[in-house]
Amino acid sequence: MPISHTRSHALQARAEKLLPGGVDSPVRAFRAVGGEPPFVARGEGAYLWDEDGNRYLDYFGSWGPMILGHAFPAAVKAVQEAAARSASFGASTAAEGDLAELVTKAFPSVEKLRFVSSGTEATMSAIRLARAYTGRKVIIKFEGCYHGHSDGLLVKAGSGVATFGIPGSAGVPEEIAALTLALPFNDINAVEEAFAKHKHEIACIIVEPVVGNAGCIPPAAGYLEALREITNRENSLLIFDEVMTGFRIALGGAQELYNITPDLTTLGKIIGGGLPCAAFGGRADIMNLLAPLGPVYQAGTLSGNPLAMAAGIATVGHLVRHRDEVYPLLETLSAAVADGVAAEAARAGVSLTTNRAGAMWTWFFTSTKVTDFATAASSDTAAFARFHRAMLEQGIWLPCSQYEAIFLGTAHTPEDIAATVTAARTALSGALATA
Ligand code: KE4
Repeated sequence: MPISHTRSHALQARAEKLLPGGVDSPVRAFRAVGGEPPFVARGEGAYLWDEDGNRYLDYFGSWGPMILGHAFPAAVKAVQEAAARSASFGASTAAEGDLAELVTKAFPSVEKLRFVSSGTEATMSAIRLARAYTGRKVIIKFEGCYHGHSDGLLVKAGSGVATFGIPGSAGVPEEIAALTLALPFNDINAVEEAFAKHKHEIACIIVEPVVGNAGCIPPAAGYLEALREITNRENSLLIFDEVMTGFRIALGGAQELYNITPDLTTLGKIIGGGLPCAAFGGRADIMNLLAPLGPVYQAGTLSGNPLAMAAGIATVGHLVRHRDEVYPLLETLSAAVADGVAAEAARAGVSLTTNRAGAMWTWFFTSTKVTDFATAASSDTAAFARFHRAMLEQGIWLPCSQYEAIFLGTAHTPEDIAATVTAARTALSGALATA
């Protein structure tokens, strides 16, 4: 039965009068895949329902947080009970320590941490700390990695490798972009070249240890180890941005999976169970530079918010207690759907490269091996858009961009996986097969 979007269409028209593009975050506007986004009315388990009553199997999970499914009962109950005690105090609560204990149990490299309200705040604060600790100004990031929208991180690669960055957004001053080196991911020579060219100037490397924001790109063998060795040798700090990978690809994120100890870690998404919560943390000697102990100022009205703490404790607490069941289940389900759809693409003669790390993956519409942003950009984004639309019309809601990672959670079932592979068989035949 054709899907009606009458109410979503009307809501989109109103939203566009009030919110730029009708959205509060650009990716939600469906500009990369075309068409109008359905307006979500509610979520439960692995499913979303839109305002016209259409049901969708959810493969973006609020861009990562909903690893236990929507309306996870223990989280709902905890937030309801916290709300009844008031939503915010601007004063210390026991819940902050409760969640911090859970986080440091999952991330042994995090000796101390501070909660903030978004991943952007977490990475911005971690970089300020790194600059204060080292007394240096220059930072290294990698092309295709996204660390939130603070000025110094909205930077594109300069003209040559290891040349200073250029603004990646209007409103970012060149002077600020010039303090960021944007290098190709998975290219350790580029990192060596940058340190040789900017000796004693580089405060830190910030990296998504498994890239999720160019689509999913795992590190090459030895790459993260080399970043750790170089930053140790050069007295720079290594910051793992695990906002996406934390609690997802393993309970302890990429640093557990690849056995690397960063100096600082940023976390978000799952840590708050879907409420506004993120954190930055790491070595105590670095974290103790933060006010009120030290000279690095950082603050937030709603940092450690009681409702976010309640949702985080329910979510992270469940993951810690049930890690031995949760992560093998996520691996089994993710492998089944990622490989199942790849097999359907091969049968249909559609070029597809699949990159996966646990319960985050990407089907790149290219025959090229995807190891960095340049190879990710070889994807046929028009083919991805057709695939996305064909899946959405069958009630399968994938992330609305070729350059976003796909996620599933513990509420997805083998029957959901089978339905997804069947829908992909239909979506990949016909128009797509000639792509
Ligand atoms: P937020 O400021 O959006 O909470 O977090 C920024 C951030 C930092 N680091 C990583 C690795 C991230 O993936 C993100 C945010 N991720 C995007 C999706 N890829 C958020 C979705 C959106 O922008 O609407």
